[in-house]
Amino acid sequence: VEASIPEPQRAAWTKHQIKPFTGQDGFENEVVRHVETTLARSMFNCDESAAYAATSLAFRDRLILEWNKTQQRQTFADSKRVYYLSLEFLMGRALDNAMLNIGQKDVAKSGLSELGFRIEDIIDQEHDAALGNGGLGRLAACFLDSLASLNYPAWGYGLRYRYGIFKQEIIDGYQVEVPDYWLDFNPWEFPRHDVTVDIQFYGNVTKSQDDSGKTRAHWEGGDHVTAIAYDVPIPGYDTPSTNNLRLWSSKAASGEFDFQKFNSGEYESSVADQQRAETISAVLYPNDNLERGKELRLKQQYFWVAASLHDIVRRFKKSKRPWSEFPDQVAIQLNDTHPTLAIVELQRIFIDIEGLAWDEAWNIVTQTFGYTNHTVLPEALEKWSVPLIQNLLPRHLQIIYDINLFFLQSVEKEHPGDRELLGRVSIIEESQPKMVRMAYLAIVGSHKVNGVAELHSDLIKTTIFKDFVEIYGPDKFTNVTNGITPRRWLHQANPRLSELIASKTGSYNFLKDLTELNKIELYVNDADFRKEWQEIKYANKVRLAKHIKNSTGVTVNPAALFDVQVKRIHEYKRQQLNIFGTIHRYLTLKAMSPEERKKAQPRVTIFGGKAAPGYWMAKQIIHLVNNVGAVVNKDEEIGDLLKVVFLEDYNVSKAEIITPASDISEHISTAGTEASGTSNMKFVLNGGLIVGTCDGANIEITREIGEDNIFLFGNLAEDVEDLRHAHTYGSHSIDPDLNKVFKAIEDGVFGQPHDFLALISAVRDHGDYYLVSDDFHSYIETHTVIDEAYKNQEQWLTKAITAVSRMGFFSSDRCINEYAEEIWNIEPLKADKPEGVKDGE
Ligand code: 9GP
Repeated sequence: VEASIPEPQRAAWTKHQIKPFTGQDGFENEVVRHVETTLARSMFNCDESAAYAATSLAFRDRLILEWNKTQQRQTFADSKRVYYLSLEFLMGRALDNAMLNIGQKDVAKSGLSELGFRIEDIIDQEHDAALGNGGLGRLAACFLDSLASLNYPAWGYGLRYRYGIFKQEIIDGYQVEVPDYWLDFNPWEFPRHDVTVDIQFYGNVTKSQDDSGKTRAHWEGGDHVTAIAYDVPIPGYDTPSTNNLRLWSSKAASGEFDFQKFNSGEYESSVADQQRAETISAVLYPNDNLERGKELRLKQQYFWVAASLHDIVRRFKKSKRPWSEFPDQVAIQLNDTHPTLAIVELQRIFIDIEGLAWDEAWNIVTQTFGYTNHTVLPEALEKWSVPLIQNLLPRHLQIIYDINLFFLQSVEKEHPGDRELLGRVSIIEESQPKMVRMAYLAIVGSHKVNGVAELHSDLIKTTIFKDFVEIYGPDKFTNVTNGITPRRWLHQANPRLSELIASKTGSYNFLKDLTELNKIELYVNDADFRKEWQEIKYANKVRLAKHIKNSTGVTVNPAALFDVQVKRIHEYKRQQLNIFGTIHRYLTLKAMSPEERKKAQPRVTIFGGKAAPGYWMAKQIIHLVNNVGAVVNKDEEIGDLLKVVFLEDYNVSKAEIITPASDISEHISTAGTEASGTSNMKFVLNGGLIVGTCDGANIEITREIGEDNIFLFGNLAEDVEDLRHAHTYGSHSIDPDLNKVFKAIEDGVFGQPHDFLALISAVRDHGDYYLVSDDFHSYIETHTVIDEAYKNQEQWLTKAITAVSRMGFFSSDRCINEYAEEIWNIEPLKADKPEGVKDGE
C-alpha cells in the first residue's frame, strides 16, 4: 500500500498541521500535558525526574517537527549527502543542548520555575549518552552539531549500545567498573521498527554464471541477525536544520524465541538465539587507542556498516540515477579504521548484487570514501586475522584479496621489481596467522586520507603511511585539524562567560563564527571587563570545589591554582608524569621552612579519567593518584598548599563543570603520540592556560594564541626515536629529582610500595618508552614558572583573555567546512526559520 496521503486529503493534513509551542505559556502547557497524559501523573506526584521527562518531551516534539521538515527538504533537493560512520558518538546530555540550539532556554527556565522547579536540577536528571570512549567519540558528537548548525545534509551512523562506557567507581583507591545501563528512559530516540536490515554472518560462497555469461558469487547460509534503526534528532544552532543520527540495534532474525523449544519445556534455550543476536549491539568496547581483535568486535563492525550501507544504497536507488552518479550523491567518511569493512561491503553490493563490473564498481567505491586516521600508536592500528574474517565473512575475505591483488599489480607496474615495497604495502600481512591491515585497506579504498592536526598529518606521511605517499603522491593525504563546538563547550558549559563575550562582541554571533572572538582583544585592558571575567572564573571554581567536596569529601580552596588533567588514563598521555611531579611538589613543600612555605603558591591538582578495564598500568596510575591524595590531603603541615583529588567517573557532563574552572590544564603526552587532543582546545576557550608538550594540536594552539600564553616543555617529536634508542643501547640515567620521588614511593610514604613498582620500573628498568625521566626536569621547571606567573594575577588574566580571543580557528564549524570543501564536495542546504523565531533566537 502506498504510504503517502493522496492529493485530495492533503488539505486536511495541512489544516491540522502541528505548530511548535510558543512562549512560556505554550511551554508550560506542553509540560503539564506530558506529565498528565504521556506520563500519567499529576501535580501530586510530579518529581524532578518526571519534570525532566515532560520538559524533554516538550522539546522533543519541537525537534521532531523540524527534523521531519529537514529530511523532506533534503529529499526534495536531492543534493549530495555526507554519511559519517563512527563506532562511537559521545553525545553527553541532550536537553540543555536542545534548549540552547533551539533558543528557548530562557522560556524553559521561567516556565519550570513557575511550575515549581529549578532548571539546573531538571537538566541534572539526564543520564549522559556515553556511547564512546574519549576524544574520537566526542569529536564525532561535535561534528554532528556543526553539520546541523551549518545546514549540511548529513547523517551519522553508529551502534545503539545497550551499555555505554562503564561507570567508574573509586573504591579504596582502585577503579571499579559498573555497567552503565542508560536506556531506562531515553526520550531522544525513536525506534523505527519498520526500518530493518537483514545481516548475514558465516556461511559459504558459491559461484555461478549469470545470463550474460559473467561469473557471480553467492554468499549463502550462515546466521542471520536483524538490524533495527533508532533515530536521534540532532538540532542545529540557530537554524531549523535538524539532522539524523541513526543507531542500529541487533535482534534475532526471527524476532521471537523458539516456540518449539519453549513448548517442549526448554525454556532457557528457547531464548538463546535471541540473546546471542542481541549481544552484538549490547556493549561498547571500553578501549581507547587499543585494539584487541575480538570476534564480537568484528561482528559489531560488520553489522553496523552492512546495515548503514544497505540504508544508503536504498536511499540512492530511490533517485533512479545511474550508479555512476553515486559519488555525486553520496560521501562516506570513515571515522578511523573501525568502519573500513564498508569499503568491501559496497564493492560486494555492486558486483555480487547489482551486477556491476569490478573496475566500474571499484571506481565508484574509491570516489565515495574518505578515511580519517586518528592515531599513530601501533597498538591502536587495527588488524584482523585472516582466519577470523574467513570464518565470519567469507565473501568479504575474497574481495579483500582481490582488492589487494589489483592494488599490488598497480604498484608493481610503477615500481617494477621492488618486492620489499610490495611486502610493506600489502593489505595482507604475511604473519602467522596472516592479518588484514585495516588502515591500508582504508587508504586503498578511499580518495582522501586525513590526519587530525598538522604534526599528526605530517607524521603519518613520513612514518606509518610513507610508502603510500610514494605510491599515490602527496595529494591524497591531507590535514584537517580537529575542532570543538563552541555551543556546548562555551555557551552551555560557561554561560556567564558566553554572555560577557556577547556583551562586547555585540551579539552571540561568535557562536556561529568563532573568529569573532578576536573582538574581545580590544577589551583586554578594560577594567570592568577584566573584573567580571575574573569573577566568572572564580564562580566556576567555586562550583567545581562544591562538586569535589560532594564527590570526594575533600575541601579545596577556590583561590588556589586549579591544575587539571582529565582524559582517558594512558601511559602515552603521561598522568604518571603529573603524579610524579605532584609528589615532587609535596616533598619540596615538606622540606621548606614555615617562612618559605608562606611564599609557596597553593594548588589543587585534579585528575579524572577512565582506564580500560584490562589496562593494568593505567589502573596503577589511578591507584597511585588516590594514595597520594590520601596522604597529602590530611597533612596539616601542608594544608591548602597542596590538595590532590581524583574525580570519579569523568564524562561529558562532568567535563562541562570541570573545564570552565581550570587555571592550568595538562596536555603532556610524549611528543608525537597524541594525534590532536581536543580538550586542550576546550580549556583554552574557557579561559584556562595550558601546560603542554609540542604535540598534537598544542602546536597550532601555540601558533594561534602566541608563545607567551602557553607553557610548553619537553623533548620534541623529532628527538624521540634517538632518545628511545639511547635508553635501550646506551646508558640511561634517571633524573635525580625523579629518583627522589621514586625513593619516597619505595619507602612506603604512599602506601604499599610493591603496588607501584611497575610504574617505577617502566621508567628505570624498561627503557622509559614514554620519556618520563627525559622530560621530568623541564616539566618541574615549567611548573615553577607557572607558580610565579600565577602570582601576578593581572598578567595571568591578560594571557587568558588574549588566548580566548585568538581561539577562533578551533571551532568544529571551521573543521567541517574544510571536510565539506576538500573531501566531501557537499553544499549546505539552508532553510527558513520557523514562524515566530527571530534572528539569534
Ligand atoms: O588519540 C586521538 C586524539 O588525540 C584525537 O584528538 C582524537 C580525535 O581525533 O582521536 C584519538 N584517537 C583515538 O581515539 C583512536 O584512534
